[in-house]
Amino acid sequence: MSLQWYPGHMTKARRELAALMPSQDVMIEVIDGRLPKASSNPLLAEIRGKKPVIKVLTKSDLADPEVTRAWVTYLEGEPGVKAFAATTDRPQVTRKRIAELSRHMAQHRGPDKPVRALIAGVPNVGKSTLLNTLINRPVAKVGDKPAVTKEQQAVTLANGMVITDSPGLMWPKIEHEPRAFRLAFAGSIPDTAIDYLTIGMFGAEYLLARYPALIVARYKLGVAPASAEALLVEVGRRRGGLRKGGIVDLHKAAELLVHEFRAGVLGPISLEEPPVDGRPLDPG
Ligand SMILES: Nc1nc2c(ncn2[C@@H]2O[C@H](COP(=O)(O)OP(=O)(O)OP(=O)(O)O)[C@@H](O)[C@H]2O)c(=O)[nH]1
Ligand SMILES: [Mg+2]
Repeated sequence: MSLQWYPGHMTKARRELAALMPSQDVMIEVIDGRLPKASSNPLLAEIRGKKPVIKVLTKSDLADPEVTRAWVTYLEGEPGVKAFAATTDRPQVTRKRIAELSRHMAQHRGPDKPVRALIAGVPNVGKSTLLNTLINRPVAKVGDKPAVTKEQQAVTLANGMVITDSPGLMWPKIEHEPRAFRLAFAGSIPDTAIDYLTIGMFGAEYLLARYPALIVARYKLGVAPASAEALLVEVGRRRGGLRKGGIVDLHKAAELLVHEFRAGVLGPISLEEPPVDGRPLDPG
C-alpha cells in the first residue's frame, strides 16, 4: 500500500520553504523521536541543499531512550548535521542547545549578525511547540493533529535570533509501506486518510514483536497474545471496544490501541532503529 495525502496548502508550503531557505543560515528539522527515519522528509533535504541542519528529535519522552541515543549518534555521522533529543519537559535545555548549535553552525555570520533559522518537518511532530518553547510564549497554535499550521510565522528571540515556523510538509506519495504505517501510527497523517484497522494491526504486530512486556503490563495479560488480532481482541475487551452482544469491534479496538500508543501510555516506545553498520538512510 502506498499512501497519498498531499493537500493543496502543502504545495504552497513547499514553494514558500524553497523561497525562504536561501536567506536562512540553518534549517531546524523537527523529526519525531520515535521514528526519526520515517519522519525525515526527503523534500526538506532537497530544499536545504548544502545548508547545515539541526535535527531535533521531539517527543523523546515517548521514545525508547536507548534507541534515541543511537539515533542521535547515527544522525550526527552525516555531514553538516547536529542532532539532539528534546522534550517539552525540559524547555531550558532546548533553548540552550538551539542557541549554541545555531551559533556554532552559522559562524560565517559573525558575532554581531543574528542567526536566521527555519523550522521545518512533517506534520504534527512538534514544530510550533518548539517555536513556542524557544520564544517562551504561546505565539503559535499547536494541536494534537496534523496540519494545524497553515502559514509561515517568524519571531525574533531575546538573543536576536530570527526563527520561522512553517506548515508540516509531506511529499506527494509515500511508496514505502512500513514508512507510511509508522507515520500514520504516530499521528502525522490525519485519521480521515487512514484505515484504523490496517494501522492498528501494523502497530499491534510491531509492539508484540518488540515490546511484549509493555503490552502484557498495560493490558494486565498473563502472557503476550499470540497474534496482532488476538491483541486487538484483548484491547477491545478491556477498553470498551465492544459491539452489542459483547462482540469485539476490531476497528474500534484498533483505534483505541493507536490512541494509547500516541498518548504514550504504553510506555517508552521507538518504532524504528538506526541502520546497524552506519549505512546512510535509504531515501524510501
Ligand atoms: N509528549 C510530547 N508531546 C509533544 C512534544 N512536543 C510536541 N508535542 C505534542 O505534539 C502535538 C503536535 O504539536 P505541534 O507543535 O502542533 O506540531 P506541528 O509540527 O507544529 O504540527 P503541524 O503544524 O500540524 O505540522 C501537540 O499535541 C504537542 O503537545 C514532546 O516533546 N512530548
Ligand atoms: Mg505547527
